[in-house]
Amino acid sequence: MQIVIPHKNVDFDALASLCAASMLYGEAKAVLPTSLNPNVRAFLSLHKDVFPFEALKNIDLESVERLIVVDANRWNRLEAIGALSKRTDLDIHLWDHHPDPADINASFVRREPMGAATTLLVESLVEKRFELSPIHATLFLTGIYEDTGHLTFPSTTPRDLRAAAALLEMHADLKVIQAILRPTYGPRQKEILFTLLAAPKRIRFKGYQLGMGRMDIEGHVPGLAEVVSMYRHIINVDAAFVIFRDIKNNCCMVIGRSGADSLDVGAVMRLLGGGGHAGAGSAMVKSASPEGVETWLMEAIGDNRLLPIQISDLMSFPVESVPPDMSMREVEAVLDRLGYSGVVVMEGEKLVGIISRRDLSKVRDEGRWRSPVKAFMSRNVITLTPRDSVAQAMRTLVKHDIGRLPVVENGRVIGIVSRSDAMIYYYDLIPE
Ligand SMILES: [Mn+2]
Repeated sequence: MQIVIPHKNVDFDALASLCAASMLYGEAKAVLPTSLNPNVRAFLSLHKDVFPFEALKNIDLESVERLIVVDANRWNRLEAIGALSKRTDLDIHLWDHHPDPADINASFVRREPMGAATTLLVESLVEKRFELSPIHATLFLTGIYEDTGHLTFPSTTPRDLRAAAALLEMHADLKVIQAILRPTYGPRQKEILFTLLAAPKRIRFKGYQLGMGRMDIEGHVPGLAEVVSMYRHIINVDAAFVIFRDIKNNCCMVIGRSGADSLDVGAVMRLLGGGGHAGAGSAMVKSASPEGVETWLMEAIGDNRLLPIQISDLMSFPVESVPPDMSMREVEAVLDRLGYSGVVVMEGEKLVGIISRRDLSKVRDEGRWRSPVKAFMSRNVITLTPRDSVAQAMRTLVKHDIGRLPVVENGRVIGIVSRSDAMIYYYDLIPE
């Protein structure tokens, strides 16, 4: 017998992968774990008859000859089939997209960093010219959309979009997908969100704005990830982490959400024994106090291995400057020569102002062109330190609508970050 199995706490990528693999392998039985995400459970209660899934308890594990694992690569992510991990005669096939180190040894491996595991399987189905019903196409596209945040997470690849396009051509229903993926947000979730918002904890740490939260819950509450995501958006921080202490099960569930260009939440959660992607992750910590978990979490966030690119990596230097007595005419010539849109004004080693092309446009008559730059420069110079994060620099540029930020250390200007430096970082361009 052949069986396909996805990770437990089945999400739509896992469910779609399970279904796609059972089509691809023909003979294989699709084994549905008992722990399902709430939206998957709701979907299945409507579509029970369409998908012939088997429960693990109806499978005779002894007679399994081939195990096909989808959307997972570690034994502890699978439901209660530990016995199979000890078999040496078992043929294992693995289809996965997670970056975590694997501990399942398979004879056939299709493991690629992809937005969704479903993409890998859909590619195979398309290649083998399978005809998909609109219901199947809809489920598969739901899987891809959920794991890629509707094709917006940084983990999304061109291949995810190609697979999505193929599924849309096979009449996947976007209206149905929207309804399926609508987050679980009811009175209970609202109460949790409002409790968190009543005392939002914002901290500055390693150049990040972090939102932290702690709360007690009783037993499993669905939709917490969505609540944390809303919390992050509302209090407007780079990343938000909430520790939910489950009093009933004596454990802490840590859920993190981060803006795409800042902290890698998945990497932080892996240090806590959990996992996830750059923008979203979680970890379950058993029998620990929320205080202890928070300390551990801060250590993980502060882990030097996770340090993102800093201002000192991004800034330009040496910094060109003009003296305060230079005439506006000469300043214009300097800007033309350098091809800059602004330059700092220094008196010796001291930063006294900043002048931009925008200020030049205010100069009307010839007399004023002969005036010194100090009459026109802005004296209120907003600066960065080399240890600031790029996210912070971006925020400052946008907030003050300015083109450049000098980087100051011990009173000396050691570099400058311009809007174009920030754009280079934002779009992952290679600086020349
Ligand atoms: Mn997945």
